[in-house]
Amino acid sequence: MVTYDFGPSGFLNLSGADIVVYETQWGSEESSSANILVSLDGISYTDISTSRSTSIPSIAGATGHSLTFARSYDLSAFGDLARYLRISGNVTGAPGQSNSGGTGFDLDAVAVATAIPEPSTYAALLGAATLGLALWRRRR
Ligand SMILES: [Ca+2]
Repeated sequence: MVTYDFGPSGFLNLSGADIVVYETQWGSEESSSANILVSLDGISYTDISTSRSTSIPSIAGATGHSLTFARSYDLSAFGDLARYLRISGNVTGAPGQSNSGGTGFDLDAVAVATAIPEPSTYAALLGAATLGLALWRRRR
């Protein structure tokens, strides 16, 4: 089991799928062996596994992962905002054999479509823009 904390700003429910869970490209696709849960407070979790879909939204920075082994999930099964994403797998193979005959879900990566930058990120972006403007001015 693994839990991701996306910070106080969390991630949002927009139109269509909002979360992509990538499985390691090995053996069969076994997303049905993983439960996807979300939470706002980190205490009470809601299972949104039934929103599983093979239509994968395009998410910047998520390239290089197999879409064949990816499944998307819709946050609308929970609400408009979540902070925590938990993946609870069900492995039936022997320990250490996930790459050589064990069965079950092998997590590769997760992505959310609508993570909101922290205020410090905005400050960094503004700083970069200001620096760019200063360089542009100096060149003229
Ligand atoms: Ca949605």
